[in-house]
This record gives sequence, structure tokens and C-alpha cells, in this order.
Amino acid sequence: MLELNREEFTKEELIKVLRSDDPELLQDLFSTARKIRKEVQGNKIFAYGFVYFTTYCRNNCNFCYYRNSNDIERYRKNEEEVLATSKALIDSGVNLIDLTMGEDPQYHQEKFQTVADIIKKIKQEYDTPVMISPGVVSNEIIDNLAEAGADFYALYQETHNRELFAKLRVGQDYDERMNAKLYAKEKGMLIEEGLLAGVGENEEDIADSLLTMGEIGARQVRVMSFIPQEGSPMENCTSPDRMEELKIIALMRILYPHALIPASLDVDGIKGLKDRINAGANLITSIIPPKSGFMGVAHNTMDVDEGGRTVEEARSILDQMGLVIATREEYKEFIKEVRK
Ligand code: SAM
Ligand code: MD0
Ligand code: SF4
Repeated sequence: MLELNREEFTKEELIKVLRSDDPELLQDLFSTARKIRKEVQGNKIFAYGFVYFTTYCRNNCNFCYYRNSNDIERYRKNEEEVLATSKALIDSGVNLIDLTMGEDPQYHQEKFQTVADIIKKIKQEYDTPVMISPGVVSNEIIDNLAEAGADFYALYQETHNRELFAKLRVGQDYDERMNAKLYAKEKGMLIEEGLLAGVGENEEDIADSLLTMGEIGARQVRVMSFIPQEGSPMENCTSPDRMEELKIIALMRILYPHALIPASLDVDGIKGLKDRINAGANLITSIIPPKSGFMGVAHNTMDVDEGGRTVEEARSILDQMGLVIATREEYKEFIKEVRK
């Protein structure tokens, strides 16, 4: 039996847990993860609003619906629309706004000035933390985004196996992506690292990713199960069994007790919330206002217009679990501690 209640795991031990289907070990894994979360933040869970404001993208990631070659309807929202949706999300009780985009050539051309202006307004007028998920951008743009006040830079490697990376993020450079993240950290932003489950990785790859997340100093770490996308090269690949994602969430919690770890509503909608929180996640992401015309990523419309991806809906589920959504002030306090 592995001893789970500790922060240090060797790579071999991680692999052993990832390979195990021993019910006793798994029960122990999830209850240890929950216990650690409770020790760190009691019954509080954080919540992020998701604002995917341009779905144009120059890249061709094989797993993604929004890849450039996919013949789909796209949108690019203006500053006013982004601010209105952000404000609605803040009023509904989210702790942070995640400004996400495809790698839209138009924003690159104007050096992200519009994005920097939006960040400043959300920070100054709405007094709310901001995460920026722009894909790979130049150091100069990172400087501008940091200066505008962005708190978090999210950029997921998806895997730390370079060969697999090349198959997933076709034509993109592994080091360029990693270095953008590290540069953002150097400039004072907190960084989020992430991986995809079910894209051809093995247990050793996952263990490498879990350890790398800590080595690069990521303060938010995520895993999302791959969802096949219509019209993409991986359209006919199967979505993995969710146990893989849940085990990874629990291992991240045990390895990194203070990390922000999302339960993303993007993978299985609101019905997937409980299992992910029970695996040790401490943050709900991909909250999107209904009927706003903004989309998700992996499941781009699931539960959105039905009002399933709202703070209110999440709150009622957490309530049954004896948990509550933290206030913005509590979240700010948390990241202040994390920064120390
Ligand atoms: N375009 C930016 C980028 O790629 O970094 C930011 C947004 S991108 C849409 C955010 C993340 O969504 C990806 O890094 C990937 O982890 C996740 N994602 C995209 N397609 C997915 C899919 N089919 N299933 C699960 N997750 C997916
Ligand atoms: C989420 N759909 O949190 C969002 C997205 C980008 N920073 C996050 C993948 O699940
Ligand atoms: Fe573009 Fe991001 Fe999708 Fe890749 S994952 S195609 S960079 S939107």
C-alpha cells in the first residue's frame, strides 16, 4: 500500500497510483486530496468567469474545434461586449475574469492594446483579478499585459512529452510556449500550467507533467479530458475514462496543497462538478453567462444557454456538499498569500 498523505512523491510512486485500479487505494487517494484541500481553505471554493472573446486562431492544434483549418462560424467581440459580460459575471459572484482567445492575428497586429485596455478597466473599475489566456505572445506583449495588471497568465503545454506535443500542437515550438510562460512568471504574473488527458499520453508522461508543474512554479495547475471536436483531425478519437482526470486532480492536490486546481465545467458541464471537487479541485472554471453569445472550448455550448454554467447553479451543488463559493476578497487574500 502506498503512503499517500505526504507531499513528496517519486516518479515511480506517481506511476503506480496512475496505473492502479485498486478501489481501496483510490478511495484513500481522493479522501487524502479532500483532507488537504480542507486544511488549506476550509469549506471555500473559488470560481472564475470565462470570457472567450475571439474564436479566430492562426494555429492548427489537432484536438481543437477552433483550429484555423476548421470551417466554423467565428466571432470577435468588441471591448464593450467583453466588459459587459465581465461585469455580469462579477456581479454574479465570480472571483476572477479569465480573458481567453484564439491566437487571433488581428490582436497580434495591434500588439494587444485593446486587451491591455480591457484588463485595466476590469482591474481598476471592477476591482477584480484577471487571468489572460492569449496563447503564445511576444515578450513585449507579455510586458504590456503585466503592466496592465494581469494577475495570471494561462498557457497549457498539454503534455511534457515533446514528441506528443508536436503531434498535438502541430507546427508550434515546445520551447517557445514554455518560455513565454516562464517569462510571464519572471514579470510577476502567476502562471497556470495544464495537461490534456486521453491524447496518447502514458502514465510516465503524466508523472513527468505532474513533476514539471511544480518545477516551473505554476500556481494554478489543470487537467482536462479530451473531447473530440467535429471537423478536427481527432474527431474520431475517443474521450478518455474520467477516472484518469480525477486521479490527476487528486495527485496535483497532494503534490501541491496550495495550488489552484480547476474543476472545469467545460469538460462534462455542471454534472461533472461534484466528482472533480471530490477529487480535490478547489476552483470552478468556465462559468459563462447564459444567452451572452460567448462560447466554451471543449464543450463550446454545453449547459451555457440553459443557465447550467452559472455561479448560482454551482452554489446549489456545493451547498449539498457542505461547501461555499468564496468572496472576491477571500480570493484576493488567497493569491496575496500565494505570491509571498
Ligand atoms: N488559444 C489559447 C491557447 O491555446 O493557449 C487559449 C485558449 S485554448 C482554447 C485553451 C485550452 O483548451 C487548450 O490549451 C486545451 O488545453 C483546451 N482544449 C482545447 N480543445 C480541447 C478539447 N477538444 N478537449 C479538451 N480540452 C481542450
Ligand atoms: C476552462 N474553458 O477553464 C476554460 C479554458 C482557459 N484559460 C480556460 C480551457 O475550462
Ligand atoms: Fe488555437 Fe488555442 Fe485552439 Fe490551439 S487550442 S487551435 S491555439 S484556440
